Amino acid sequence: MSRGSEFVVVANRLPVDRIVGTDGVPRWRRSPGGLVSAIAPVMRRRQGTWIGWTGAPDEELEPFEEDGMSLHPITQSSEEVKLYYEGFSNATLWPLYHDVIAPPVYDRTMWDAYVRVNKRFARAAAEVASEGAIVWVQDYQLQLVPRMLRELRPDLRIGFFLHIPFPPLELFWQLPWRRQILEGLLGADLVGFQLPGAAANFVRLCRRLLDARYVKQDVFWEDRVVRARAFPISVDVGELDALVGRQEVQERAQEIRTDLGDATVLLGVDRLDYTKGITQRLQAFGELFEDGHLKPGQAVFVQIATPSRERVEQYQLLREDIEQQVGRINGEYGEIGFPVITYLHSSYDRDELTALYLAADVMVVTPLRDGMNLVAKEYVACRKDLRGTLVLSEFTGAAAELKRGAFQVNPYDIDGLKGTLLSALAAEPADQARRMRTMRRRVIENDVDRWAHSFLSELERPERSVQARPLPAATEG
Ligand code: ADQ
Repeated sequence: MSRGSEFVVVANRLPVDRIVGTDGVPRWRRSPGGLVSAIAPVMRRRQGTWIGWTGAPDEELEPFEEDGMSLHPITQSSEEVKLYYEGFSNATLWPLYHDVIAPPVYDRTMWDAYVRVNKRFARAAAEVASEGAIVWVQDYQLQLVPRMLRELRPDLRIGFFLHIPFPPLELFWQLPWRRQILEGLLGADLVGFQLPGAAANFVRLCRRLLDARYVKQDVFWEDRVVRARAFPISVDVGELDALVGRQEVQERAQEIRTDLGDATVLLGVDRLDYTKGITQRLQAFGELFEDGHLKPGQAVFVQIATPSRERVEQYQLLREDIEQQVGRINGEYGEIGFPVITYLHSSYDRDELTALYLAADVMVVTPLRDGMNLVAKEYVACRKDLRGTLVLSEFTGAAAELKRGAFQVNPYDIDGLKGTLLSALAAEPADQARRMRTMRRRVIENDVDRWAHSFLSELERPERSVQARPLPAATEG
C-alpha cells in the first residue's frame, strides 16, 4: 500500500459541525473544543485523515476536505444510532465507567450493533492508512477498533485514548462482554488514560481477566508490548487567551455582571449529564438560603446546561428533575427581580462562555465522576486577572492537578458542599490570587498541545520487540 494517510484519527464524530449560513446555505464549521484544535495542526502537517460520523443518521457522504483536513465520513443508520451510540455507548459503557451512578443497561442487540459499527470504523481506517501509518483511536465508543484494525493491518502503529474514567476491576467485571472490550483495547500499542489510576485499573484487569504478564504499566500480550500510560488532557490556552483579550468579550462580561445586579455570581457550565452533580450543587446552594446564610439579591447561581443525549431516558428524567428543582428553589427563596438561580438549557459559543467565566466570582464544578473536566481548566485559563475561585469535586481528573488552588469538595456531602461554597464566597482577593496563580501555572504548562505531543511521541517511540526482552515474571504494580 503506497498511498493513503500517514496519520489517521478515528473518533465517533468528525471534527466539524454542519451550520446553515445567513444565506441559507448549509456548510461545515470546525467543532469548538480542545481536542480538535490540538489535533488539527498535526493533521495539516502530516496530511492526516479524520474518520468519523457527521452526526446525521443514514447520511452517506463521500470523503471531503475542510479546514485543511481530509475528512472521511462513516454512515450510521438510525437503528445504529439508537443501539450503538445511544445504547451501548451511552446507556451501557458511560454509566458503567462512571461508577454506575445510573444503572447500566446490558442488552445483546446493543452489543451486536457496537461490534458492527466498530468494524465499520476499523475497515475505513485500514483503507485510508498508508504503510506503517500512525492511527489514533479516540474514546469509549470505539474500544474494539484497535484489535479489529490490527487484524486487518498489522503494519500500523495504533494508539487509543480514553477520555472518560476507566473503572476498577470490581465494576468492569459486571460487563458481559468484558473480555472482548479488553482484548479490543489490547490491539493498540499505546493505551492512554486521563489518570495513572485508570492505567493501573487497566493493567490489573489484564492480569486478572486475561492472565496477561506485565511489568509496571507494560502489558505483554501475544507477541507485543502494550503500554498503558496517563496523559491528562487540557485546554487550548492560546485560544482562550486570545478570547479574553478581545474587547467585545470583556464588554460582554461587564454587561452580564450589570444584568445580575450587585449579586455575587456563582457559575456552573456542563453538558446536562447525571455525572456532573448539578442537582447536588443546586441543592446545597438552595439550602444556604433556607439556612439564612444567603439572601436573594446577594448571590445568584447561573447554571448553563448544554442539551445532551436527549433521546436517552436517563437524560430526559434528569432534565425534568433539574427543571423542577430550579422552579422549587426560585419559588421558595427568590424575590421579584431576584431569582436565586438562572438556569439556561442551551449551548453557547466560545465568546459567550468566556464572558461568563470572566463574570463569575465562584466557578462550581461538582461532578460525581469525571475523566478530566475541561470547564475547570477553561475557567482557570481565562482568569488572567487572578480573580475568582474554583470549587472542584475530588472525583474529577482535574482535581489531581488543581487541588492546591481549588476549594476541593465531595459532592455527595451536601453539608460539606455548603461549607465549601461559603468559604469560596468569602475568599479574600489575596487568597484568590494566590490560589489562581498556583492553578494557572499547571494549566499553562500542561496545555492541550502538550497533551497531544506527549501522546504522539510516546506512540512513536521505538519499542524493542518483546522477544528482545527477557520474559518477565508477573508482578503486582
Ligand atoms: P465532557 O463530559 O463533555 O467531556 P468537559 O471536559 O467538561 O466534559 O468538556 C465539556 C466541553 O463542552 C468544554 O469545553 C465546555 O466549554 C463545553 N461546554 C459545556 N457546556 C457548554 C455550553 N452550554 N455551551 C457551549 N459549550 C459548552 C469528556 C469527558 C471529560 C473530559 C473531556 C475531554 O467526560 O471528563 O475532560 O471529554 O477529554
